[in-house]
Amino acid sequence: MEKRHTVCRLCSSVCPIEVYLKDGRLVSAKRKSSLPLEKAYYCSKLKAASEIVYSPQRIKAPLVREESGGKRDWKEISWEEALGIVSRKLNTFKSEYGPQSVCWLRGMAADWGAPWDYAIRFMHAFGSPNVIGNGSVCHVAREMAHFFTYGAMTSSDYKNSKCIFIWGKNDRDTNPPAYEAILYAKKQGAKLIVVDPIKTKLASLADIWLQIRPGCDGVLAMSIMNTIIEEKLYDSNFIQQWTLGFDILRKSAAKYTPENVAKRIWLDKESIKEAARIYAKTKPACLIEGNGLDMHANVSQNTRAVCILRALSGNIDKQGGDLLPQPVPTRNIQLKESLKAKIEPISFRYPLFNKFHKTRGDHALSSVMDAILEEKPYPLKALIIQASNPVVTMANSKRFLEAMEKLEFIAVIDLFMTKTAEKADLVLPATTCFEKTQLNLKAFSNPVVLQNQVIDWAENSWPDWKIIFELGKKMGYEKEFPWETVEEAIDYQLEPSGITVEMLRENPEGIFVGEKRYEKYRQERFNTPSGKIEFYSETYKKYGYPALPEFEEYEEDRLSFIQEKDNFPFVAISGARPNNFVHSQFRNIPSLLRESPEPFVDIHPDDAATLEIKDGQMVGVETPNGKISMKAKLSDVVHPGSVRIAWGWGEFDPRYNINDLTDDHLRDPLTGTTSNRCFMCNIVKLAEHP
Ligand SMILES: Nc1nc2c(c(=O)[nH]1)N[C@H]1C(S)=C(S)[C@@H](COP(=O)(O)OP(=O)(O)OC[C@H]3O[C@@H](n4cnc5c(=O)[nH]c(N)nc54)[C@H](O)[C@@H]3O)O[C@H]1N2
Ligand SMILES: Nc1nc2c(c(=O)[nH]1)N[C@H]1C(S)=C(S)[C@@H](COP(=O)(O)OP(=O)(O)OC[C@H]3O[C@@H](n4cnc5c(=O)[nH]c(N)nc54)[C@H](O)[C@@H]3O)O[C@H]1N2
Ligand code: SF4
Ligand SMILES: [Mo]
Repeated sequence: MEKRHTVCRLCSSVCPIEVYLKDGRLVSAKRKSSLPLEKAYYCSKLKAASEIVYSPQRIKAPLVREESGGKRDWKEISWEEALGIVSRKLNTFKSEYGPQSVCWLRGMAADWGAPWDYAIRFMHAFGSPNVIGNGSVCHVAREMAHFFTYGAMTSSDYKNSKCIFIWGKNDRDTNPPAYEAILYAKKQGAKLIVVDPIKTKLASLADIWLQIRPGCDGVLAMSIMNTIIEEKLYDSNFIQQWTLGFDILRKSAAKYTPENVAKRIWLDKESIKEAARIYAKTKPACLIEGNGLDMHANVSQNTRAVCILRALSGNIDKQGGDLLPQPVPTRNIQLKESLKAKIEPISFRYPLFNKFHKTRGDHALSSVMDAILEEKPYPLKALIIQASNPVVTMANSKRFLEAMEKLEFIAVIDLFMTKTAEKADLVLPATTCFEKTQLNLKAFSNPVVLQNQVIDWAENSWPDWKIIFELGKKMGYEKEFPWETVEEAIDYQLEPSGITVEMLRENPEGIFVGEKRYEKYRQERFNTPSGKIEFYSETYKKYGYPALPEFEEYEEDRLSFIQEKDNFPFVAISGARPNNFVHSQFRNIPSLLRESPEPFVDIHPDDAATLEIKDGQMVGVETPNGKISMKAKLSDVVHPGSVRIAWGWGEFDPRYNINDLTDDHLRDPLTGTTSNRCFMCNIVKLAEHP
């Protein structure tokens, strides 16, 4: 069998893999692991790679919606015709309503980053500022807090660490390479602290597990800082030389004694203090926070507090600590400068979020619904949805469906006929990750690794890059899209780094540009306005936000539907991401569905006893926005008073769509982040699935 090297992009872990081929067909694939083969993490999605690639449900050709005799149906058309339709529609909207009436909505799931640049370049050539990603509910909102604290998002050097602090992250299921590194460090004697409202496998391995009340992470971070400052466990030289606002932080943290806050956030004061002492005294230590902190209406405050704690510990950019990236010089190909008039983007309510990063783009996801339904700052007429399934994944999905009804044209670029694609006028078939060569977000920081095409495009599908390049050419943007192949485009983008696709293919493990360096801030200072770590941020203040996180109000007040807690008494947590699924994806892949054939609501046995609910019984989950139903699973992984609802099942069966329950009105004021992660709900017994 022939063997090829690439990276897997079925999820965001971007694992280096070996792919085995026979007669040009993908037979199997294997993760390259840092652990011995028998200990290496097994990924069911990768095991199912050939099932995914050769799924009979893949869309085989471009499809256009036809209406005849009151019936709606799909008709297969050629790429030439399909691109002609998009081109004509877009030009009509442009001349009638202006280019800003067209919006491109990008999912996080498929490409994990760099190819955003192609969609952004296309839309800027067209004249619209509206390319919206879903980073307000994913990592981009968190990333902004890192930026305004020490200038870039850190990553954890688990392998060399003596203390690993994991906050709202579940690497065992969501990031196997990181999980393997944690296990390795633990074997070398590293301490493990976990903050998670759920008893995950990682939590059960931890030296200290803090089962926090959901959404109260900022208060906990302030309280850990309170102990560190009170007990003088910080490095005063470092604080003096490299930070701004320590005295204000000291005053602010004084309010959050473990004695004061522990009960309010479902913890005990001694564990908070112990976590603080272990974290501050063990060097080097690293702290990583995950999506458990995202999707809260107070994501900016919470993550800022956690970033400040990380900075206070003095581990920034030290070996075994929290590393600052070493960016690779690349060409910015987004063409933002070519936007003619100064047109506000539809995400105009979140200006700081839109511009904190040069190339990340706009991510205030719910702005799409706002613009369509409220017509502010102007009406949207058309949506191109690439690699996303917002009917299932966007908060308040009913409102999104309502918005879709109002649009004049929708094109979806996907592999499958999803619940979102079903509502489109035109569906363009994309290829899987194994059928295309591309860079990814991680490629802009060392080391640069290439994702290689290892098999041919299935049927009449095209890789995303080709769809965008050809659409560009069709619309007359030959100058902006002069490339025949993606290799040419990547070489153009990477030129300042001195790296080429050819070199990357010769080095499948990646190429590191320059020397690996630690404590880079000593030469370059921090990339913040003051050049120091900013405990106190003038920028936040300028944008009407506390310069240092404050949690005057009770955190539980930032939960959706809290005003109605008498009728909706349980805190709902949006569910786990098991290894076999990615968000709404892969329930159509038989071997992956077999691993978990149906969704559950986890209910603590004490609550179940009060409600007289039995294990396996059908229950309804209700919020003021809607109602769904699933079987109950009695489990002590959840804290009494909270329930965990399985995530991503709305594609399998709309009756399971958790985003029919969520709300998009309560938002983080800086990032527009909605509280998909947790909200108040009620549980009722049902005789059967309605
Ligand atoms: N309540 C609640 N809401 C959430 C979340 C939650 O946990 N709870 N999670 C949030 C988070 S973190 C995220 S990132 C979002 C995810 O939201 P989405 O990005 O909408 O997630 P997916 O369901 O993975 O949808 C990805 C789509 O892309 C298609 N696809 C896969 N590969 C490719 C490709 O190469 N090209 C193209 N064109 N299409 C491809 C898949 O078939 C699928 O339909 O959801 C967010 N919403
Ligand atoms: N198999 C698989 N892998 C994936 C994905 C997938 O869908 N499936 N999605 C990818 C994407 S887009 C993302 S964003 C990443 C996310 O990956 P992670 O960052 O690991 O995110 P989650 O697994 O959603 O949640 C992490 C933990 O946060 C906890 N949590 C929930 N609420 C809170 C809270 O209020 N506070 C704290 N401290 N913790 C809380 C949850 O119980 C969970 O254990 O995973 C990526 N990898
Ligand atoms: S965890 Fe599995 S699906 Fe995700 S990138 Fe790695 S091998 Fe692929
Ligand atoms: Mo995400």
